[in-house]
Amino acid sequence: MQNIPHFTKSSLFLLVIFLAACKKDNSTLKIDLLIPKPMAVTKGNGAFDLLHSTSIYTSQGNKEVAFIANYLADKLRPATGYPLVVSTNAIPEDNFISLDLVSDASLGEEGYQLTVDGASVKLLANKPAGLFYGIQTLRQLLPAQIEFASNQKGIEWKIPAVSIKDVPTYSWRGSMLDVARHFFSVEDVKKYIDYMALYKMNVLHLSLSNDQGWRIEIKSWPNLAIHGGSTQVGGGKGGYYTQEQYKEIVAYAQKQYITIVPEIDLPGHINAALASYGELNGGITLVPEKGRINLSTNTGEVGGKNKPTELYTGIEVGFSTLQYNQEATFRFVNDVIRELSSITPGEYIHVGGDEARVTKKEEYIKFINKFYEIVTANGKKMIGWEEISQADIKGDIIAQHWDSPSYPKMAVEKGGKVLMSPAPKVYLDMQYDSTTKLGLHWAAYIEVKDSYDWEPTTLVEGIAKENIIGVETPLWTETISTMKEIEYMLFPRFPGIAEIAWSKPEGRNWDEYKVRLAAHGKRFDVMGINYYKSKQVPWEK
Ligand code: TNX
Repeated sequence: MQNIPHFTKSSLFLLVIFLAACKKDNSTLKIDLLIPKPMAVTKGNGAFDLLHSTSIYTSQGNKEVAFIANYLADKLRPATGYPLVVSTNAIPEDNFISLDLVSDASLGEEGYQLTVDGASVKLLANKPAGLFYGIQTLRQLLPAQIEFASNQKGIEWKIPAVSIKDVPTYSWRGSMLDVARHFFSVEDVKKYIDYMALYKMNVLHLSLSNDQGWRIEIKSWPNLAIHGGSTQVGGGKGGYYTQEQYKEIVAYAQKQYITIVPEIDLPGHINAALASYGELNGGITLVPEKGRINLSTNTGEVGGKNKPTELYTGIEVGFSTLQYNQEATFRFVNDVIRELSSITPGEYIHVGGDEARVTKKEEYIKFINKFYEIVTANGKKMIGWEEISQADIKGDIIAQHWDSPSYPKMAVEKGGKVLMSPAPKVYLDMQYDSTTKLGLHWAAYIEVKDSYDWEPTTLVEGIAKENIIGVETPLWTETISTMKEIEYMLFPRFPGIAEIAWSKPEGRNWDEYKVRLAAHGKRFDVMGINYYKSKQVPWEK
């Protein structure tokens, strides 16, 4: 090196430092950027190279595990262009990914153990769901370009060496999509499911009926979907899912370990049904025409009994109701819950129960108690919005907290469980700030930090970990009508809420999280997600 001029030597030195830093970026940093944050992480040395020759092994002879292995291959093939053969033959010594079930109670129903070294990636779980979540972690350990749908040249597909043991905190990590205020196609719902799966969410609550629309075919009451589904907020053409399409959504979700919880909102939010069948109209519902209706003058008979109401395309709430003693009421409720239960493999049916402002007080409790009987008779468990806590809550009932701290307390005192959906934190139809064009702000403006900086077990006094079944983030769609708009309201708040549901609260800290979230911006870009570029997040250039 004697003859090399000094400036060249120092540039060479800098280059070596620079390359070393780049290498570090590729192989170690990704571990620190995972969302949701895993339970326990031990970093190793070096990295696994995903190559043209890499293969994926499952030794189980278990169809479900083989299906998951193929799902992994399908995720990795487009961007890498590699064949990634899935097989059950003997494992080679070098360069493979294996997926196996082990009997390890400490991993529970959904946990996984992921071990990466220079030679292999080994994924173990107690149950198939755990393997599926391990794969979501694996995706995030690869460069963001892995999410491209087309072949990317010149990228080193390295997975940093690491050992991760990961188990979720809550068993219900949900999101609700309101397909009633605006209707969304089966394809849109599938995309929503894909977004949930990325962040290890496992319950999609579909809000299938409301004043503005009825979105599920009920064979014994066909006009619900045909007429009740024929419009939406703003007067557009609406739509509904046939039972076959609903089953298609259920099956698509199931393959990503997501359970569909269907909601039929009762006894309020029911105008679309009253407009479809006059026999359901007990004469209390007054469809608002222009502007707000005065609910205090709308609690008596307003006429129209036994006649269909007008379809409604505004965004008022709380003006419609079923009536307990109307002859058709329970024929309708029984038929709807029976048909819905028969096409829903999940355990739960959501009966709404919110904002029944014109339902007679003495009838409301009778209604909820009766819904419980009907849901139970159909072999399902009941969940409802927090107001149902006023009824006779049994141990297997879930009250979904959204607004008042007194209702979840009431539910717990009566032995029920609580699902946490506090509107000022996780209502994703709330605007980010006063400049957001979409959305509402009745509960709060919810910036990214606000949606992350809270903890379910300290939110409502008297509600502790053992009372909480999980966390669910609703997206109401009065102002949202396209997939791009859905994405804008979801991202980037969605991953943080998923983390609250999955990860341990110890050490949770916005300043640390915002760096991880910033790195995910690149993934959103690659996936073509239309997200809000919040100034609170130090997005990577
Ligand atoms: C309240 S949350 C509602 C919905 C609205 C939402 C709008 C709840 C149980 N009811 O009907 O769509 O606010 O943010």
